[in-house]
Amino acid sequence: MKVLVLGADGYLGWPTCMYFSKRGHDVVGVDNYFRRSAAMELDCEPLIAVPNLAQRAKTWREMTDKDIHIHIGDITDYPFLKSIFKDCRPDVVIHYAEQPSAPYSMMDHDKAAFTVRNNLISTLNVAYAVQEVVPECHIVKLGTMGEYGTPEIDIEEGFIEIEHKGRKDRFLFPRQASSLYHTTKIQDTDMLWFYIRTWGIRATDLMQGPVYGISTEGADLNPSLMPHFSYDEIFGTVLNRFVVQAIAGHPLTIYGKGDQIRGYLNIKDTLACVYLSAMNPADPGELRIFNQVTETFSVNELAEKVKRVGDRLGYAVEVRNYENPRVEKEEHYYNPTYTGLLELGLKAHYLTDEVLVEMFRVVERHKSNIHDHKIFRGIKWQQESRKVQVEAQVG
Ligand code: USQ
Repeated sequence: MKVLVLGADGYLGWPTCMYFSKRGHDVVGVDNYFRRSAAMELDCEPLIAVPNLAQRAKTWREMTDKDIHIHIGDITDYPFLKSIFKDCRPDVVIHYAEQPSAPYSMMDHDKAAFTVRNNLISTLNVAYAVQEVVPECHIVKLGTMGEYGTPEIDIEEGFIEIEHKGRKDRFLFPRQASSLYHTTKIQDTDMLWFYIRTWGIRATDLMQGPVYGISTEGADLNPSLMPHFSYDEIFGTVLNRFVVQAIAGHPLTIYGKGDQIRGYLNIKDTLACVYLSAMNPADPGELRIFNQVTETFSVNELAEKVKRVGDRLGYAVEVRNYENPRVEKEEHYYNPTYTGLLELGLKAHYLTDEVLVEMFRVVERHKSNIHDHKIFRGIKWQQESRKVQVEAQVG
């Protein structure tokens, strides 16, 4: 297959390029280095400084004799994206090229506007490029479980049948996000669904939970092929952060009561899920949605696991409840369905102590790169006075 990976420099993008390339597919990667420039601007570089995409593609070639073709540019620039589509004529486009951080989207007006512009225009451009250049191309887009929020009812995989006043219809499952970033993901799902109904193009939308892990296929060949692993408050996901915090001797930063439950998955499973989706495409005119998680945990459960493993490895891990900088429910019902990808053949890597030990061992090797001041800065969703009012309203 010809595979176009948009957002090829990110935590998931580069490992995805290697995963498809290793299996004999022809891979083209595109990125505008947003993550690198944001990390410099906000002083939150990832744990391991990885070389740029051209250099990583060169190393990959030396290690495997396989090519990954790189283009640097911004896919919100439609002529640029369309020229890539014309040149590559992909069978599948994997769209990761979104601003992925909830805290970033809540920092100020400029970052909120950037998130809206980037995430919506990039998705619009992907839909247009597919329709105008390769209408058969399968779009695999990364959605997020955060689109559904934390409703009082079971979460279905994307759609729900509703009976109302004696009549029935099938709708996108109700969504209510708890950050502007997550809200843009709702909006881009809606946009894609509109174009699928209107143009008959096809897509798989993967509603992914927070990802953890640092070891991926390919990265074992050479340290410069490691993923962009973030541990800071803006771009780091919670479990990756906790492992780094344990090693740095920083208290684990549980936000609020810590009973927030989410669906999690190992980065190795992200790659397998995207691959399975690409190999088993949606039908023309279909929006297929999978909930891409393998197990659910509360933040407290993650902290207990990291403390248990960290203590065993000789770190005296401290756990602390911080005032929650976010506006989110801290105690709630959570029961998502996630069977679709298992039915497609996913063999999940669950969060065992061995998996955590492996993460500790890799992060330990880069311990000297951990900077304490990047770990917690308390980016707030809401000004203090307003937060009290909102809490009273949402309960
Ligand atoms: N949390 C803590 N302490 C921390 C960091 C986070 O208690 O130091 C809590 C958060 O309050 C939240 C949960 O852990 O309740 C998950 O937070 P996160 O930062 O790991 O994940 P989130 O902001 O939701 O976003 C991440 C990715 C995003 C993806 C999303 C999937 O950055 O791109 O879409 O996970 S989901 O959460 O299912 O929407």
